[in-house]
Amino acid sequence: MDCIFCKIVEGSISSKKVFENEHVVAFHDIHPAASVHILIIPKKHIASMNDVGADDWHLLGEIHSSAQQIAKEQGVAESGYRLINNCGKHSGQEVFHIHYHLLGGEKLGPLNA
Ligand code: DGP
Repeated sequence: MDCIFCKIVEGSISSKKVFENEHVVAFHDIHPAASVHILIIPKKHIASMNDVGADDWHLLGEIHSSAQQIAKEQGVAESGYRLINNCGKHSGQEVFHIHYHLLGGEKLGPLNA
């Protein structure tokens, strides 16, 4: 499958991983938009929020659970952080393998800047 994030999951494209379990992988964004910018993805290929199927909702719980742990490990749990999913054209989604951005480590700008 021609998906960058599937290749990161299988290891054929390298990434700076910070977390991995049975369902989820998290790694540093290649173009960080904040001093902490981690991408959290399911190992299963799901193109976007629009494509989450009835059997897949637990994976979003897994992502949120890993985000809580990653935020602590990255030292941003107390100062605060954002967890953002872009879905579709108007959101600016570029990679069509569902992912959440965990952003923090500094005061973040307006949500719709
Ligand atoms: P989005 O616009 O929500 O689809 O964000 C996609 C993000 O993925 C963007 O911030 C840059 C990041 N990205 C794209 N290709 C790669 C890659 O090969 N490696 C890593 N680590 N990040 C990537």
